[in-house]
Amino acid sequence: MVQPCQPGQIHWIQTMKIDYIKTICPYCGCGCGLILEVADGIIVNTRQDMDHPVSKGHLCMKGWNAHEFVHHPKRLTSPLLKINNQFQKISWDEAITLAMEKFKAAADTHGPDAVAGLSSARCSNEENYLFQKLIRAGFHTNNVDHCARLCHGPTAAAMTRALGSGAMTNSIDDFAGADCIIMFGSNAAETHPIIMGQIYEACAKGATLIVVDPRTTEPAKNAKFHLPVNFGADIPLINGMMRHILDCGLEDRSFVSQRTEGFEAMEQALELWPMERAAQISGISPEKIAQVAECYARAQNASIVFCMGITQHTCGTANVHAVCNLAMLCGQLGRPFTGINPLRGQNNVQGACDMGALPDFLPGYQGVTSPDVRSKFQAAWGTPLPVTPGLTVTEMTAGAGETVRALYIMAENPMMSDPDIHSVKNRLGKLDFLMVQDIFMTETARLADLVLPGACFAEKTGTFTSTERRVQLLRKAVSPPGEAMDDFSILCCLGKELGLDFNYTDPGQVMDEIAGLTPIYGGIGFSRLAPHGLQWPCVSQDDPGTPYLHHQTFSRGRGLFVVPDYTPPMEIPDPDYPFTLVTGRIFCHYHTGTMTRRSPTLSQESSTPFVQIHPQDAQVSGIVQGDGVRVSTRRGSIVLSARLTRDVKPGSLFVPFHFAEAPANALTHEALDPVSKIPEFKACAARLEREDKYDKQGA
Ligand SMILES: Nc1nc2c(c(=O)[nH]1)N[C@H]1C(S)=C(S)[C@@H](COP(=O)(O)OP(=O)(O)OC[C@H]3O[C@@H](n4cnc5c(=O)[nH]c(N)nc54)[C@H](O)[C@@H]3O)O[C@H]1N2
Ligand SMILES: Nc1nc2c(c(=O)[nH]1)N[C@H]1C(S)=C(S)[C@@H](COP(=O)(O)OP(=O)(O)OC[C@H]3O[C@@H](n4cnc5c(=O)[nH]c(N)nc54)[C@H](O)[C@@H]3O)O[C@H]1N2
Ligand code: SF4
Ligand SMILES: [Mo]
Repeated sequence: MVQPCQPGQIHWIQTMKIDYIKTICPYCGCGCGLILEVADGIIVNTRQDMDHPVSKGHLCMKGWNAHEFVHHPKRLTSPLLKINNQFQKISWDEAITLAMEKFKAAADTHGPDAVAGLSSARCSNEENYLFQKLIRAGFHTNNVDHCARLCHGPTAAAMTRALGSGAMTNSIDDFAGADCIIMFGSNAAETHPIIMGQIYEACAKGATLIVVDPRTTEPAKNAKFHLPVNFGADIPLINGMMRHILDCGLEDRSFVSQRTEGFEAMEQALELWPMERAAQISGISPEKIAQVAECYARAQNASIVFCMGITQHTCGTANVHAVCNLAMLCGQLGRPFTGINPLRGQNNVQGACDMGALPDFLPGYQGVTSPDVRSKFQAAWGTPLPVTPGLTVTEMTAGAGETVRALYIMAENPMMSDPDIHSVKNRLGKLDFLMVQDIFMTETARLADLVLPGACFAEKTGTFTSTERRVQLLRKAVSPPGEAMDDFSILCCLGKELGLDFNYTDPGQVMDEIAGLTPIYGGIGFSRLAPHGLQWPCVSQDDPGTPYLHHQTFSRGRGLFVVPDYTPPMEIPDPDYPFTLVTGRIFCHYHTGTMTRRSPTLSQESSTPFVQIHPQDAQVSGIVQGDGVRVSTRRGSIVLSARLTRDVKPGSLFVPFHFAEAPANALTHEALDPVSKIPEFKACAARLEREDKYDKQGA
C-alpha cells in the first residue's frame, strides 16, 4: 500500500494507476486550484492547476503541501464521548441520539436561546447552509455565528452600511491592471500570496504600491511608499489624506454629487483634521501623507486592499468607513482595476457569510428581522423562524454556562483563536454540553463532552466561495479515515434526528435549495460550476456572474459617507506593560496550526514559536537572538524564542498565533469594537523579560 508523503521521500508508483482530482485549496481565501494525485486511496502529491482562472498554475507553499495532513495518524476516526474525564469511542447512532437529546434538553429547560452554534469558514457552502438551518429551523434560535466575526466583521458592518455589500468589490485579476494600489494592514505576501503576485505584476508594469503597516513587511519593503502608521491610527491618516485631496481640489466632484450622500457632514468633520494633527497622531510626516494622497487621487485606476490591520481594532468598523470614504471621495470604485478590496481570510469565509452563518442574516444577507424574508424561509422550511438576532461568537463564549447552555462547534478552534483563552476555557467549562466536530483532537475538542469526527476538504464534495465571490467546486479525492464522516452527512443525521426534512442525498440538492432562496446565488448550480466557477451576484441561469460590483449604482443606491470616530486602542502601554503587542500570521502556518503543523514540510519550515523584537529593545533587556523570552500581559504570559529584527518598530512586539505551546491568545484581551464585536487582536500592552529557564531545543 502507498504511504502518505514525507518530505524528501520519492514514491515509486509507476505501476499504480494515479487519479488526478481537481479541487480547491483548503487554506486562504485566494481560492487557488489544486490537483490531488491519488493512488490506491491515498493522496501522494499535490500539484498546481494550470487552467485555474485565478492561480493560473501557481500555488504557495501551503497549497503545494495541502495533502500532507490528510492521512495523518492523529486524525479523529470515531465519535468520542467523555466519561469520567476520559474519551471513549461510541457508535454514530449513539452519538447522534445523545447529541440531539442534550441540545433538546437545554432548549426545553432554558428556552431556545440556550442553544448556540459556531459554524465554519473551513466547511463548504452546503454544510454552512445546513448548519444555520439546523440551528434556526431545528432549535428556533438565531444563535449562529462563525470566525468572520473575528476577521471581517467590521468590513461587513461598514461596507454594507456605506455601499450595500460587504464583499470585495473587484476581482483578483483586476489588481494587475491598477496603476496605484494602497494596502492597509495587509501582509498579503504571507497571507494571500497569489494576490500579492498580481499586485507585484501591476508594480512591474509601473503601478505605485503604497503600504500602510506599522511593521516593515515584505510588501512594505517592495513598496514605493511605506507608511509605518502608529497602531490603530489609520483614521487620522486617512482623514489627513482626504483633507489634503480636498485642499488640492483633487476629489471627484461629479462622482461625489451623482453617486453618494452624506458628503457635507464628512467635509465638515474634516475641518477637525488639519495635516499637522493627522501627522502627529498617525506618526506619518505631512509630506508623505500629501504624496500618497495625491498619488491615489490622481491615479486613473486606484485600488485599495485592506485586511486585519484595519479590522482587528476596537475602532475596526470606523476604520473601514474611513477606507470607504477615501475611495468614494476619489471615485475609485465601480470600475475595473479599482475598488475596495477586503481580502477574505479563510477558504470559505465569504461563503459562510453568504450562507447566513450569521446571527442577524439568513442566507444572502436577508435580515432575520424582516417579516417578508422570514415568511419566505418559513414557507420553504415549513417551520416558524426566530425574530430576534442571535448572539455573536464573542457573546456566545461570554454567555457560556449562563444564557448559553449547549454549544455546537463545527470546525473552529476558539481555545486557540479567541482572545484571552484563559477566560474562554473557564467559560466553556461551565456549559451543560459542548459538542465539537473537527478532524483532529484540538485544544477546544479536548474540552468537549462529545467529539464528532468530520472529513477534510479532500474527502468531500461541495462548494467554497473565494474572496472574489467565486463559487467553486470541491471534489472528493479520498474517503475519510475510519468511521469519520463528511460534515454534510453528519448534519443530515442530526437534522433527521430532530425531525427536520434533511433527506438530502448529495450537496448539489442543497445548492439548488440555496439558489431558490438566495437571490445572489439564484443562478448557481453544480452543473454550471465546472471548470471555472461563477462570481456572485449570479441571479439567473443565463447570468454569467459579476466580476465587479457597484457599476452604475451602489447596491444600496447612493454610497454613504459616514464620519468615522477615531478612538485609540483600548489598552495602551504604561510603565508596567511598556510594549504594544501585535499578533498575526506567518507564511507557512495557518491559524491554530491543526493542519499546517501536521505537515512535515511546513513544520520543517517553522517549528518554534517566536516573538519579533526590535534590536534596540532587546539590548535594553539583555536579550540576544534565539534567547528564551517571556512576554506577559494582564491576562497571561508565554515563553518563546526571541527573533531580533528591525521589521518591528521599537516599543512593539509581534507574535504569530499559530503555536499551541506559546499561544498568543493567552495574552490578548477581550476589548471589542462596539458595532461589529471584533476583539482588538492587533494591540494590547505587554511586558518583555529574558527567560533563563528556556529550553532552546528546536529554537
Ligand atoms: N499563511 C497564512 N495565510 C493566511 C492565514 C494564516 O493563518 N496563515 N489566515 C487567513 C485569514 S483567516 C486571514 S483573516 C488573513 C489575514 O491576513 P493579514 O491581515 O494580511 O494578516 P495579519 O498578520 O493578521 O495582519 C496584517 C498586518 O496588519 C498589520 N497591522 C497591525 N496593526 C495595524 C494598524 O493599526 N494599522 C495598519 N495599517 N496595519 C496594522 C500587521 O503588522 C500585519 O502585518 O490571512 C489569511 N491567510
Ligand atoms: N491573536 C489573534 N487571534 C486571532 C487572529 C489574529 O490575527 N490574532 N485572527 C482571527 C481570525 S481572522 C480568524 S479567521 C480566526 C480563525 O480561527 P479558527 O477558525 O478557530 O481557526 P482554524 O485553525 O482555522 O480552525 C479551524 C478548525 O477546523 C478544523 N477543520 C478544518 N477543516 C475541516 C473540515 O472540513 N471539517 C471539520 N469538521 N473540521 C475542519 C481544523 O482542524 C481546525 O481545528 O482566528 C482569529 N484569532
Ligand atoms: S495562496 Fe491561499 S489558496 Fe492559494 S495555495 Fe496558498 S494558501 Fe492555498
Ligand atoms: Mo480571518
